[in-house]
Amino acid sequence: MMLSAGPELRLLRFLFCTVLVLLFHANDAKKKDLKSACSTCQQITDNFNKGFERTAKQNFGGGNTAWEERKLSKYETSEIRLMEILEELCETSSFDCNHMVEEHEEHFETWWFQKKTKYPDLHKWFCVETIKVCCPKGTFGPDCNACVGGAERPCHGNGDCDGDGTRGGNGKCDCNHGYKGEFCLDCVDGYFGAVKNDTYALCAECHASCKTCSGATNQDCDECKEGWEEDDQEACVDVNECNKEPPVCQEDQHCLNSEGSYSCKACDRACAGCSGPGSDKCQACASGYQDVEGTCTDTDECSQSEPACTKEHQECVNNEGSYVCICSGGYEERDGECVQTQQQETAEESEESQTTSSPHGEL
Ligand SMILES: [Ca+2]
Ligand SMILES: [Ca+2]
Repeated sequence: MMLSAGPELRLLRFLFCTVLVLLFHANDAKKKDLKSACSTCQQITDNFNKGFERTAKQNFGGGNTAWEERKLSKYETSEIRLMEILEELCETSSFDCNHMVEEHEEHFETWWFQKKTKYPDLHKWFCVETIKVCCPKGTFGPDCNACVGGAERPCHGNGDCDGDGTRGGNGKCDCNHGYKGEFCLDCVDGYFGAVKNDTYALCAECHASCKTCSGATNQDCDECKEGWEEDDQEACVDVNECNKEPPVCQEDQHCLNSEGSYSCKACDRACAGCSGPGSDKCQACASGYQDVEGTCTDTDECSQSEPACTKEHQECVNNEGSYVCICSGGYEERDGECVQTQQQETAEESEESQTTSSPHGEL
């Protein structure tokens, strides 16, 4: 019997494992869904309240006949009004919302006709107490336990309680910026406790110069931040990195000090080393430049007594920081020499060569 059941047994075992895995995943997903189920429910009850307001001034529709007037008071509590509100609870595309409304439609009817007066807060009655997807504010999890720091002021007002107001989460605190610790009563580095007792803490930012501090000024630092140093009065002041030896910047840069830092900027191209921006702050002039009344200025190599371009039929063209030697009009470069442009070319070719050899072709 057992042997013949081999394949079926294997199949059964496989199915069993599959179901286990699926259950495990489903359980995991369910935990995450607990928060979103509450927010879906919250959205539904918010929309219910909006619908309630929207329909407040309506009646059964049609003209204002005496009959309608008599019925007006009944519309307020009518099934028609409830249906009109329920229709608008969810976006058509929101599966979770529509599913929740359909699943619990009878609860809305119960509340509308029987509980509304006694339990006017629909969210509390529906989401928290009836379908149990939410918890009262300041509580979390399946049993709506108090958040860390208490339900009154979760995380002592300095953070968010995980799962607050839902059936999910773990009730732990995600502290606001500046706060740390399980209860969000401690200050992170760079902040100090301006006010602190067992249930209340106010952390304020330290002065920009402090790594840690006990007060707001640069004299209250426990430790200076990088880029700052203690002066004679034990206050943290900016380090002027630009006065340091050896220099913090490279030779072709100048240094710019700033509060808590510094930067290195490239020298002007006319400079070989500089003390600031511009060609008048050079320590020496770069090659191709000369000092003219304290400013490094381009040397016009072409107008010097020694000719810069020495080959035959060459002319000199000055440019910023240098110069070039080019062949004069009617000449072209061949193997480093300027040779006469050949005249035996056809009309088209010579036209071409004229356009390519410009601008000095016109000289
Ligand atoms: Ca500095
Ligand atoms: Ca030049």
